Amino acid sequence: MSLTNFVERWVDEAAGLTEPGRVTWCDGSKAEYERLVDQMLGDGTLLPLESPAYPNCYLHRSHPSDVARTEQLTYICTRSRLDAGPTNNWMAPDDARRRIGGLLHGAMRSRTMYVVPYLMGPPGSAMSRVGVMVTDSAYVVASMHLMTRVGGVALSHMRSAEDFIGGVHSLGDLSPERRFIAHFPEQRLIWSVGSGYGGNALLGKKCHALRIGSWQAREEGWLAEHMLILGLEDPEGRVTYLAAAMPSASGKTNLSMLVSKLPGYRVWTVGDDIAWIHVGDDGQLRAINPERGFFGVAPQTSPATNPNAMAMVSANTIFTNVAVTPSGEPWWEGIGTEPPAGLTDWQGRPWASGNGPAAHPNARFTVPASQCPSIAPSWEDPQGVPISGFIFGSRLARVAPLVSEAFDWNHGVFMGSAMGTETTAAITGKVGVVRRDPMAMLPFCGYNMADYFAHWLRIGTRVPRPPRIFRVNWFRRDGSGRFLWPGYGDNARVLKWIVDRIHGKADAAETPIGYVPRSNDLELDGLDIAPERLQAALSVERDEWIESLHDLGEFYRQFGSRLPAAIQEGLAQTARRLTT
Ligand code: OXD
Ligand code: MN
Repeated sequence: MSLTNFVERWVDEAAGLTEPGRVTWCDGSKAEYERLVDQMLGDGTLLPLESPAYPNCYLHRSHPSDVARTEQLTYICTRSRLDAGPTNNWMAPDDARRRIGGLLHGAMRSRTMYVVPYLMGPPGSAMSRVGVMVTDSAYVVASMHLMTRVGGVALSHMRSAEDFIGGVHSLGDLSPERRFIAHFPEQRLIWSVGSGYGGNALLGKKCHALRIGSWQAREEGWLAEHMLILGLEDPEGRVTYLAAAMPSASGKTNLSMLVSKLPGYRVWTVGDDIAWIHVGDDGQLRAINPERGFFGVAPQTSPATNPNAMAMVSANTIFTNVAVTPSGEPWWEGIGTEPPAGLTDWQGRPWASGNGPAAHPNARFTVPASQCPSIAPSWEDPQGVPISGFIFGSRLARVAPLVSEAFDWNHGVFMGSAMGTETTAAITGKVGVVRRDPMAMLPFCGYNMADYFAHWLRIGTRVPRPPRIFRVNWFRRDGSGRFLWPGYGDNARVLKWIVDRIHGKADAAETPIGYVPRSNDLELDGLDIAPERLQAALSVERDEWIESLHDLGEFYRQFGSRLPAAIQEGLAQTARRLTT
């Protein structure tokens, strides 16, 4: 059977389940995108942004109960519960087929089923992978156009007849009671029903590139990570590439597009959310960005915090759940201007101060990556970019210093596995609660996290000179709740220290938790910060660390004997170093 016949048979099965009124195969063309937009403008799914400053930009208002990822409704459906592990919701595949299949059965009656073949990764790359999703949402199709490479290009990258991840998505009735995002890694299948929200519905992103991707990566010997990829160019013109994991809505997009406050340094953007990383033939880790666009958080994005993002979203962008000014421009909290009179909020109501935020805190922009002024010339290199350092970034008011470096690969994997972070509006639930989020993958690892740590440890043995591993925390606060470190463009100072460490050019103090720069190890020229505040940002407080290790021990206990010895040993060694 030909490759396409196999895909066609799979699509027929999906249609047999969902019973659509009609089926449309998508080709990814500009004309197709324009047709979808016209159709959505006609039925109100999209609203035009009338301002001439925002050509081809549109607003989508989602259902008010469908505005963020719903981790509590997200399942890994493996035969063995242990393979999903204690940090994932698990459902037996047969139960999932019954319960969720029941919701998908007939869900597309009198609707159009769009068939979207998509490629994750640059064309021509051996690291790219194929997905085929069906959906009854035109907004999802248009967003897939912006976020992935849709059409024949996808099918031509299949390595064999079964070499694709299948995804069935239906809006269902949008009720949270009938919403499920289910992953069947053993069948390379995703089922999503009841949500149109990006992280739940654009199946190429979290579902394929991370949850199923991480499973596939372990089988095939590579890494699928919740990481941005950037290149830091130094004054000599050398570009050093780093991949950084940070929890959702914690500044990955800003960091990946950073405009440096350090003269002579420049950041190039390769990706802002996901990295697929392979061991190259030369024993060097090489990374691609599997996505083709950015699905970024709008609030707090401004000409001061991310000028590149502001420039890139001024054309060909779909905004979701932002507010709109009377002159037809998008507006959100932290955009850098006062809310104008006559503002319409994210639900289409006239906004007045005291009414809560005008834009939803998880309002988003969806935009082609090529529009980013800092996009790296290498961003679609089929060979990927060489990774010299990993960064794990948490969002913590206390404990973790501005930056630290692991003693070696295994210590770095321990450091990533130990990450705790405050929750944000990117997921439904309470904001600001500290939870363990190893390597920022808690919601995205498609298998047992203990096996994931083991996989990371194994990758280190396959690379003769593994990248250095760092941890950063821009979010440490003083006693009155103010951030200690200015962040944004000044984070280039931290990147410079990291890159200088990699190239053997910067000093540090050895502490129980790793190497930490002293104040004068950082480039401080032009930085306006009181010495004691910088000292506080860099300090390692033994008591706070010892307390945090208790909680970490609890977290690890749930993995039982599956937890790799090197991780347990990392904990024991850190405790020893802190107490001697
Ligand atoms: C995202 C997320 O949308 O992490 O990238 O939630
Ligand atoms: Mn993300």
